[in-house]
Amino acid sequence: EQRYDAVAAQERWQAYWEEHGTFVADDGETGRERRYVLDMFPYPSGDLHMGHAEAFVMGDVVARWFRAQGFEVMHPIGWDSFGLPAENAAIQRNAHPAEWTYANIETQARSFKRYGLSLDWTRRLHTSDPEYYRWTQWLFLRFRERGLAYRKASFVNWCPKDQTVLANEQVVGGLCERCGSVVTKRQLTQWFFKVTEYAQRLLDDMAELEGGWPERVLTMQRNWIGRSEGAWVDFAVEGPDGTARPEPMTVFTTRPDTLYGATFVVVAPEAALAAEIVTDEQRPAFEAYLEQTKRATEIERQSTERPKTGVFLGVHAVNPVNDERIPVYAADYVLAEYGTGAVMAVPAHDQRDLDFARALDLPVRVVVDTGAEDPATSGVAAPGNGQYVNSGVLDGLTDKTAGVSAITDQLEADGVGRRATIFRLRDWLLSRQRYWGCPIPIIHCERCGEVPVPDDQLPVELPYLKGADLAPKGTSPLAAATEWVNVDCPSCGGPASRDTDTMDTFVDSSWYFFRYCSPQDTEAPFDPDQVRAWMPVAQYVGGVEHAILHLLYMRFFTKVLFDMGLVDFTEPMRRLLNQGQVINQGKSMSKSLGNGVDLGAQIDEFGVDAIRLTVVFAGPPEDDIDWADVSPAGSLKFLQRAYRVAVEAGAGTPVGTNPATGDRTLRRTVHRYVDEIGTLVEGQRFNVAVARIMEMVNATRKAIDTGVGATDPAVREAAEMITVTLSLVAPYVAEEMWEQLGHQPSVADAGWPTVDSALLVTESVTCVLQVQGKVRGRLQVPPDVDEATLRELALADLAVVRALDGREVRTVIVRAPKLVSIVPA
Ligand code: ANZ
Ligand code: ZN
Repeated sequence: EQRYDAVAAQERWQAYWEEHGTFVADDGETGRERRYVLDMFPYPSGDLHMGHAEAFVMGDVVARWFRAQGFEVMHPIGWDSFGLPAENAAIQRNAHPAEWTYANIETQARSFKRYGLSLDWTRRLHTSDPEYYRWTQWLFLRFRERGLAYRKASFVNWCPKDQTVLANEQVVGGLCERCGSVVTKRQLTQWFFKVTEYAQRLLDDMAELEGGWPERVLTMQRNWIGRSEGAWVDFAVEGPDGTARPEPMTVFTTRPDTLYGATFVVVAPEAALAAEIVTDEQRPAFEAYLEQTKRATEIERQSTERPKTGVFLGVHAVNPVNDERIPVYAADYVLAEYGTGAVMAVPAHDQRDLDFARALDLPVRVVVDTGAEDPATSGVAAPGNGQYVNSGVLDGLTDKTAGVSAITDQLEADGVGRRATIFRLRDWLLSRQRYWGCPIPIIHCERCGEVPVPDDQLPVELPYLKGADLAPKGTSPLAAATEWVNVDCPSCGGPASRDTDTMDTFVDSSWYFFRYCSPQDTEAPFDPDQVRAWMPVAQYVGGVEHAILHLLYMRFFTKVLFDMGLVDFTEPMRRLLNQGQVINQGKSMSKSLGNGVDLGAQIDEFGVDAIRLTVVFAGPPEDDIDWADVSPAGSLKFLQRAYRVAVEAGAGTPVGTNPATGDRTLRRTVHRYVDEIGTLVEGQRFNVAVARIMEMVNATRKAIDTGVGATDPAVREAAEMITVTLSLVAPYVAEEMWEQLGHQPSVADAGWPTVDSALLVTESVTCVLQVQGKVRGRLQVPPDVDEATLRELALADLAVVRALDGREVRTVIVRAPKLVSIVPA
């Protein structure tokens, strides 16, 4: 009995594909329509793991499917190779981050090749290569020219012991993730991208993504952008002696209709306004409170669980609709960076304001009668609709929308307020005080200020630093490379210094998909003609953990490039698939739980095809796979079964045998499955498609073993269909099967089987019913109806029942599907 040898097949076909450029995308005029399939490129941390195995096989099924459909497919690969882990590893080993990075890339590349992915290796890129980051810098400069990259002072998380800036993820419960020190805030001047300028377009263009992107990703992006409609309202500020500050303070509110219920005003402690308006008498208390605030995270500050705290600033605000003087507080539940950093507090109708009012014993005034219990006693604010009371022009109205509109009209007429739409989205802080990233191509000159590095001097390459040089010292490690830092100003020739920050790696990954279209381009980041030919990406695949940052930033980049006239679309990814995770025994794999599953070991044991098949067959691609519930051994067994069918069919008939004369029942079965598999793959129901391939193998096996035989032309046809459909998931065994069937390689070039629509219609044949030798009736039955069913049908037939006229039946002769002959007693 012949078995397929997984290891031998893997080595053989991997070499074949590479040698023949089977998966190299042709960007010339092929006459074929193009499809671009993209997996989120990997970060080079160690070897591939089960998560990669799942993500990349899904993309590969789609790429192979498009290819079989006759499209010219581009399915590229590269590495997101800048980043902190490389730097930390370099510090630990006293090495250069590039050593760790490129060694890991080689390991991963070998594993990707072994994993049988239909990747185009000629387009490979690494974001840490100067040939790549030259263009990241070039794009940065173009963004800056458009006013979309700018510097401003901003607060960052700061670890006083490690003397370093921490990303939000590195702050755990207010403490430094590494040393446990209390993290504070520090002000640094840093680079930002003006994403906020694109907030509305980022929202509007989501209409194009409906249906193509998972709904939950769209929802997360919508919430992240966080559009709010409301009004600015101006309050005059009065000191203790009644003198008014020349400038009013402005608050943002979504409920200007509750203005008559405002009983105090709250300012964020670190908003510039707070320090400006606080009286001398209150300043010490305020400053102590400010220090305390800097230690809380934004999440803590917005938590509704947390007891409310704050300090009186010694001044009063004057409500513009009724001239009421209300006290002004600083409290950390108000954020400095949203709206104006100041709110009018309406405790009766806003829960956070109510909690604060109750904590500090401030008045609660109901101005919308919602029928709810008095918030002052219940402790529950009443945000709903109701009858306005004590509210001037609003009295008598009952609808929120009407109320908001009426009061805003009045505020606008009186010049003390305006309609406003604001966004929660913040500008993108892209500066990192780190070494292993893309240098910011700016030179600071005392005389000229910020001077961009001229395009013809790009890339600004990283100076060579390693080991302890990279350890955090409170500034970017690049600052220590004085020879690199100190340069002549490109503008005036005077002494100047390079910017020592590097870019957030999300900048690198915001445009890599354009680069794949012309990866060796030395004239531009990408060739607009190639981008027009390949993009938008037909299918993007990657984890849902990127639902916000990466997937929002790359949309932002694309819109800017559109505005620059470099691309002619505004949404780069037509379809998005978020694959699930691979877990084990119901839990995420982790070292501490000891439930890790090693991809390499699984492949060694069962072979690549069996692992790929197991992953795809486990469930819908977006669901998690519990490795404890799947059977790679079962997958391997199935592949052997499929392989034997191909071997027998190949021995039974020669290539090119006309299937028309083959067994019709088998033909009808497999044509129906192939047709369905196409629809299933289109609909990303890959696991069900695999189930259908399995049914095809079963039906063909049965046909060979029970009468039809391996020499029937239908068996060859079925085996060929099995091979091509299986090649999407299990490419190595499929190549072997294709060869066993007598074909020239590669099955990747075989095209999709043509489904004969005539075989899809359900046919019927006429069955004659005889009683005592006389024709008494006729039945329409399927041609493959079995004897028992036909017998039942005949005996239940009305004409037969009448002809029997109550007599017992002695014999029933069934000749399926044409004749049933009944003999009464
Ligand atoms: C008065 C009011 C009365 C409010 C009421 C709400 C309900 P969204 O929908 O998220 O945009 N707010 C404004 N700026 C703030 C800041 N910097 N930090 C914390 N809270 C702030 O929320 C808008 C509402 O959040 C605003 O409307 C304001 O409170 C508060 F019955 O104004 B509201
Ligand atoms: Zn200068």
